[in-house]
Amino acid sequence: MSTVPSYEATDIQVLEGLEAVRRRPGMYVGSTDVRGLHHLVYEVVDNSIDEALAGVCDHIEVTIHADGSVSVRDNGRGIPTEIHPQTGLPALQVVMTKLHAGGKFGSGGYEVASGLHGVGVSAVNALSAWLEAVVERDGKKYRQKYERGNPVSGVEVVGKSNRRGTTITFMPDESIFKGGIDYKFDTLAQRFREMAFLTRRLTIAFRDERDEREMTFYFEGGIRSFVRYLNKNREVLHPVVYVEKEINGTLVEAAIQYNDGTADSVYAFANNINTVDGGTHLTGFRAALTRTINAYARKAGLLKENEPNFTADDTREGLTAIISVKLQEPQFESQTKAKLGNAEVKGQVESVIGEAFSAFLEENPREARVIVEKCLTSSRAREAAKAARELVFRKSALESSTLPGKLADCSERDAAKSELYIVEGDSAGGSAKQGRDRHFQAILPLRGKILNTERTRLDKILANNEVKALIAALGTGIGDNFSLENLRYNRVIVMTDADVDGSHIRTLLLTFFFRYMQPLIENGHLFIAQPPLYRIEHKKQVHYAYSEAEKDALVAKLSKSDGANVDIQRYKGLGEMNPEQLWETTMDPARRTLLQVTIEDAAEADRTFDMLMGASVPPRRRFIQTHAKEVRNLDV
Ligand code: 0RA
Repeated sequence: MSTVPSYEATDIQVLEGLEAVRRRPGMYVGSTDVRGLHHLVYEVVDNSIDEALAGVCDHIEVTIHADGSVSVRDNGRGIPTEIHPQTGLPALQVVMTKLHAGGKFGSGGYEVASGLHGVGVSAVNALSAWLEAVVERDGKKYRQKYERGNPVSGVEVVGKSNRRGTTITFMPDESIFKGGIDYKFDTLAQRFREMAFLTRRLTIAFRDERDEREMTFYFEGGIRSFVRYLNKNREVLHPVVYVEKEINGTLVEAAIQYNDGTADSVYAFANNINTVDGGTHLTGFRAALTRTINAYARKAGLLKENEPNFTADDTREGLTAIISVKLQEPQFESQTKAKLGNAEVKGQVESVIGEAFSAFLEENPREARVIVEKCLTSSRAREAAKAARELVFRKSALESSTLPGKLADCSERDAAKSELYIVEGDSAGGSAKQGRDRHFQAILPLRGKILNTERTRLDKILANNEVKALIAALGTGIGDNFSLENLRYNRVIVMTDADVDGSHIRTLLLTFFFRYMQPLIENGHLFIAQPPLYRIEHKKQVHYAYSEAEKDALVAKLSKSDGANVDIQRYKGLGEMNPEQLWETTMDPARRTLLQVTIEDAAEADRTFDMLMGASVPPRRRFIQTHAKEVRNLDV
């Protein structure tokens, strides 16, 4: 086998360059933990993606080998192997050993620096115990090997080949990645899926030889497919709106689709980097959408003259979109370098998306109307919530002494000694009123049915009479006007049935407290009552069990003691208990158990809330079914 110009002179500068990477790896790949380790793979794959963006590559294969090394193989042009005039070295060697050399000499099109730091494969080489680059082009197969970034062979011709492309195989250096070399299949797969969505018709075949798992990503529709994927469990309001256009050197691409939910799932990318902190492209997109929807709604008479324009927030609910821009010199800002800063991009994106979305609305009046109506709903909900809040604030200011009629207050005036039971349902409320110690225990019955409707939004809940009564009873006001000094009860106790509806209402109340009365939770005032699940009677003696296990143990013990009958009654709701039973099992401070609600519990409820109330029906059913057995726990 022949050898093409072998490396001879060791270029001092080149070596110094890569030494810098080994000395401060964090500067080049972010960190030396698992994130940095995965970044090595992304860096190599990004180079292959650049070939795909240049239109000369449509297939990338990534393989994790059993020994932990990784191969990235593409069918691009292949890294050039001829002598690079400035250095007198084979171009392959320059690309692999010179920092920033990248793949960017003399290329046009959208071969943009997409790696996070744009340092190219040489940084990966520097941080690898060994690396092997194989290039296939001009009918030949070339190979060069490196150790810790240094060439340990020349660029050798090792065979013939009738294909084109580059294969980089590397073993991360364990003396740098001290946490060990353990690639996570799911982390990599997630990233490759995203890359494939962003590069239409590119195949990324991913194989893990450690356990023979494999996944191949290919999306005919690119970011259109991405949006369909994000909306796959939702009812959509129209087909995906798609635009791709170059404007002043920036390639702008967007896919947009509303669904019937309330969540906002908009992801923005710049040069294939997920800009989680947004930036000028996202700002331009939001401006375009709001402007075009307002203009259309006015023109079509869907927004009346006396009605205000939609705000950007009004146009966000149920919106799923991908914005992807590609530009020659991206400027990234923010701590995480995940915010696009190029000022000119805002106007470019706004113009491209504005034009396309406006055309879509004009050409599809039926769908346009549905979108506008959705914005109207959002806008009215926001207005109603605001009005309700203001009303509540005004009320609590003006009529702070006016307590709700349904509140059975206690006689104690000292808040430190008082407690409030919030009770689900009128019948349980009746029992609680009779069973309580009226000296220090107040009862506020809430009619569960009203709250327990699907798709109830918190906005509506604030306007709800039951919740207004609750706010008035507590005396604190809500949100920014919340004042703990005015709290009328030291303990606020939520008492609901130990069934699915009870857990639903508990979630709602916890979410309400979490969003509007957080200090109440933080200062330890919020509790959950623990009613028993079973009443067990044995020889005229009554016992209560608060869990299945407790019941089983009790029944076993009582049955063994003698042959007398053991009568087991399962409580389906609080309403089944008479006032005395409710007092002795759940309300008597000497015998009851209360669970104190922590801010973590409430935050968890808050996350659950949207799923329970907002999402489409099937996930909600699934959720309630899977959790139905655990309703006695706080993980509602
Ligand atoms: C330098 C120049 C050219 C391509 C590349 C590097 C290149 C780098 C990598 C890294 C992984 N796969 C790659 N594929 C290509 C342009 C080559 C030409 O114009 O022929």
